Amino acid sequence: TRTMASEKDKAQQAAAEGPPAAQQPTIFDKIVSKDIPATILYEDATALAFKDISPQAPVHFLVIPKKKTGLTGLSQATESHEQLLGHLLVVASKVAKQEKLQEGYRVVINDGKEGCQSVFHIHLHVLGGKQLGWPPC
Ligand code: D5M
Repeated sequence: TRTMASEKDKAQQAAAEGPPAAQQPTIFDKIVSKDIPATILYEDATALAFKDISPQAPVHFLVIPKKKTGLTGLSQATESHEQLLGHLLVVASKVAKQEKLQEGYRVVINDGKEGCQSVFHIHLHVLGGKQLGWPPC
C-alpha cells in the first residue's frame, strides 16, 4: 500500500542518514515534554502511551519510555533494560484493555531499516479493533 511504501521510504532515509546517536532527541521527546501535542491515553513516571498519528488499524497507539536510556531501538537492548521493556509490555496490555481490545490485538516493534523503523526512540505499536491479517510482510 502507499502507506507501507512511505513508512519504508522513511526507514530507508533514516538508515541512509547513518546510525542515530543514542541521546539525539526525536519527535517522541517533544511528545514526552508536551512541546508537541498528542492524544495521550496513559502516562506514568516511566511510560507514555499515545495515539499513532498515522493509524494502520481502528485502534493504533504507541507505548514509549519517557527516557530512552540508550534504547533507540530493540537492537540496542541489554540486560539493563529488562525492567523497562517488561514495564512497556504491561502498559501495552493495560491500555489495550482500557481501549476495549478484548477481542485481541497485536504488539509490534519495528527495528532498523528492514524492520521499517523511522523514529529512533524505542516504541511498541499496539494495533487492533478489527480482524488483523498474518503474516505482516
Ligand atoms: O513508527 C513510528 C510511528 O510514529 C509511525 O507509525 C508514525 C508515528 N508518529 C510519528 N510522528 C508522530 C506524532 N507526532 N504523533 C504520533 N505518532 C507519530 P516506526 O516503527 O518507527 O516506523
